[in-house]
Amino acid sequence: MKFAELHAIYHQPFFELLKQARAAHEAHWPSAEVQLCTLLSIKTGGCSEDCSYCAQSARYSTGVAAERLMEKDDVMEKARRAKETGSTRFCMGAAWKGVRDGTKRFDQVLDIIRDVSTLGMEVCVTLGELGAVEAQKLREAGVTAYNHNIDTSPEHYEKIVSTHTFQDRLNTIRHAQDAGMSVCCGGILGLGETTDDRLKMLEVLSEFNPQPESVPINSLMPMPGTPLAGSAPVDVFDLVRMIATTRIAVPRAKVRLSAGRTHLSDEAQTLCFFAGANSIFYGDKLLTAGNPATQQDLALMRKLGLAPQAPDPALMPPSACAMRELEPAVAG
Ligand code: SAM
Ligand code: DTB
Ligand code: SF4
Repeated sequence: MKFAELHAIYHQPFFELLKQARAAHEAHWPSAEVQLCTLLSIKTGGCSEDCSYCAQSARYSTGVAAERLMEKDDVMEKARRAKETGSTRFCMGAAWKGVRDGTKRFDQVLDIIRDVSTLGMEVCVTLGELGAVEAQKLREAGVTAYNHNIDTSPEHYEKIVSTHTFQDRLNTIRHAQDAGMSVCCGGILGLGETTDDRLKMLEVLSEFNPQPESVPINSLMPMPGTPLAGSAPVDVFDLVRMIATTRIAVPRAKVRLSAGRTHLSDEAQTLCFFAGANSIFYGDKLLTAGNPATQQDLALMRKLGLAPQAPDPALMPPSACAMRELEPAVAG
């Protein structure tokens, strides 16, 4: 969808926008389901990149220590726990510029993915830059979705990151799609961008072919020590407008209400769900930052009559299909 159309949609009166978004949501999704995804940072901190929002960049003194890649047994324990608490998607993140075929650490990651993909959850990874070969190997190991955000507009990107380009991000997304992986791609609100920047980001996302399978909408969590530590909070109505416009522009995608939920009231989150958000990160930690407690999320879902979404069979790795349980572990 082109910028001019997105602009017109976004700037409608609030209730008109919500009505249009709700119609798009109901046309493509069960109206009372939310996908629960658990995040795990399998390699934290010490990253070579200078993304100015990120606590894991080695360039800033953020108090996040550089750690080694987690052992497979420890990852498996966390993944089993995520499944027990009701998550249907397990997302593993690594603070790397990227991964390269033939390295020990890439082999270790492939080994971890192979085992996690037997558990019956959708498997998502976010490991930075990929080439065609790496993408193919990740796909074969059982990755169902690759997360790589474009984060903001092409114009604003270079004000936020200098160690790689917007085009580098697009190249990785192309490699993931060419290898047959679904792409999870979204951005962050609150990086000093304008509303037009947000809509230009959405123009790029919605013009992907195929469109992303999921779109995380993060609100900046200002991390102490980063250049963006003092940023102003994102206005809730702007967040809801952005979610609604995303739902309309990318109707088949899961729209994930991502980082920043700790700063949102139950009422604000409810508006986000009404506007088309149908996925959250579930569990009290994101990568390094906090997230609402699981009991708090379950209580809100119960109040709203929302049930956890079952994993999408089309996204399940072949190794897991045979043993997949049809019912998610948590009842609403
Ligand atoms: N290194 C990989 C990369 O850059 O793609 C994967 C990890 S990176 C932490 C994944 C995403 O987390 C970023 O693209 C960004 O959208 C989000 N993120 C990181 N720090 C954040 C923050 N402080 N607030 C909100 N979102 C953040
Ligand atoms: C995404 O879009 N948001 C997640 C996930 N993809 C990897 C990460 C949010 C990170 C929030 C800051 C932190 O925990 O350090
Ligand atoms: Fe590194 Fe990713 Fe953080 Fe950028 S966002 S500093 S690439 S971990």
